[in-house]
Amino acid sequence: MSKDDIYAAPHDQLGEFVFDARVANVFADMIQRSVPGYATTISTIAELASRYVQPGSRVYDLGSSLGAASLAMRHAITQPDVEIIAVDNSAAMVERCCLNVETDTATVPVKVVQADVQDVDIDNASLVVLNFTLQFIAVEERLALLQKAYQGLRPGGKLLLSEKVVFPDPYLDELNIDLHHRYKKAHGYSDLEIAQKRSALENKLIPETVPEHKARLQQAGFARVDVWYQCFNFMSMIAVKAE
Ligand code: GEK
Repeated sequence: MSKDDIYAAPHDQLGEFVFDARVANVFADMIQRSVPGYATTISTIAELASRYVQPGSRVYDLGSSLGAASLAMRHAITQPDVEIIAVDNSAAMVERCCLNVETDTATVPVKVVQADVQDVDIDNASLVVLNFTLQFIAVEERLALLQKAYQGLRPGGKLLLSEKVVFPDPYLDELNIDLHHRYKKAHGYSDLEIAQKRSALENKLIPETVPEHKARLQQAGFARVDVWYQCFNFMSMIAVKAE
């Protein structure tokens, strides 16, 4: 796995963060050292897929990056006639995701699509995964995407939403940001790397509060919504469409 040192040296001009070849090359290392609980979200996505994916249905991995969630689900699904659709709009991510799917040994079909998640049709789905992707969609467009996912899910279908979040209480917000920075330092990032990455993501990754995410999922139609995991300012929710 290539080590993420993209922000190790001082950058004169910090452009906005982009999912280009440089990021795709170090992404596996970057996300594990930056997102507390990432490995737990991936193993839980596999568990959900093994328990709840319906025979003859589709599973959508929206913002699939290198395909970590798709591959974990692929190994977990034993239900017949299931197809996984992995969608990402970064050419560099899609190229590496295709390689990862080709060299993987599991047999559940995975279709890798280079597209904006806002443009893909969602149909006959029993599980939709948004593992740290909604945060990159413009806030005013998030409801439409969740409504599309809801419409495309079968009755009883599940949606998993993982996000970086902010806290309504500014004191607790600062405290959790600090704990997250300490997590990154403990995983080998310097103060400079943490500060430069933070400013590159500033207008690109827009976090919201847990109550805002919950309310939007309910507004989209989901009957049951709650957090199943949280560590500092990273959380994951499950939303269930009524039977
Ligand atoms: C994982 N889920 O490893 N359309 C399609 N893809 C998009 C869009 C969009 N509008 N916006 C961003 N992306 C993965 C991790 S990473 C999370 C997801 C992170 C893609 C973007 O190219 C990137 O690959 C992914 O969403 C977000 O479980 O980097 O924090």
